[in-house]
Amino acid sequence: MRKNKLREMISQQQAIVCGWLSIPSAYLAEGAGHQGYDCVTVDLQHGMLGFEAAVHMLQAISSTPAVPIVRSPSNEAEGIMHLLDAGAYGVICPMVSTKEDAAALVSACRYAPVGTRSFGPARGKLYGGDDYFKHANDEILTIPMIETAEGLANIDDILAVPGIDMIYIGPNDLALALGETPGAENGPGKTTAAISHILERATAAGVPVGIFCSNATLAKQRIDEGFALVTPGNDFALATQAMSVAVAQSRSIDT
Ligand code: 3PY
Ligand code: MG
Repeated sequence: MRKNKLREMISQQQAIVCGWLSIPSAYLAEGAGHQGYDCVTVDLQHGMLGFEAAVHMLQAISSTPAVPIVRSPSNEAEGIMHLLDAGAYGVICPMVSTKEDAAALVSACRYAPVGTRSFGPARGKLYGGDDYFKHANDEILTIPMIETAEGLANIDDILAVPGIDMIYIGPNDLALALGETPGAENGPGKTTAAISHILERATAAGVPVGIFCSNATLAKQRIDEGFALVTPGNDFALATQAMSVAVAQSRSIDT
């Protein structure tokens, strides 16, 4: 089976830079995969796309050096298994709040005897190779998101669930859960303290941590703080920011 490059990067403590796609375009997914990202995530939770678009985008990413991963819409087993069958090499799952949630996620991502993933690897096998079934449990990354007050309170229990390869912080939902506003990810308040706490607990447990960042400057800061994976903004934000700069420069407005 094709190796999951992200596993090697984690073991060598190399920071992973992750692209994030919300626009249903295989063309853009292919372009993103050629920009130097280590992995590119197709976002089925908040992206403007569904399963069929995600399949085409995973195909496009597969033609590039980037590892294709997904954010699932939810922690629903059938949907997660379907995305793995479509060739995702990792699943970032939103709103994981308890050890039971985390165990259910691991189970959906692993074949028996470890888990309950149903057999039918489809595109996973085309991308991974004929021996996909034999090695899938060892290559696919299972990544619960910590972004609720309950998830924060239960962080040690979640980290102790066997099969968790990484956790991923959603700073905007975390801010909301803590009574702050989205965007408080690097401010003086509770969200920043919670992010530091999660990083500290996960590091103590030997679990790498990823985080969504609103921009590349913050992503660089997060790498320096010890995060294993950073997402420096999504496709829509990056594209529209570049457009507004182009318009402003065309009109010679200072940006
Ligand atoms: C959050 O910040 O809540 C996220 O889920 C980032 O995508
Ligand atoms: Mg979120």
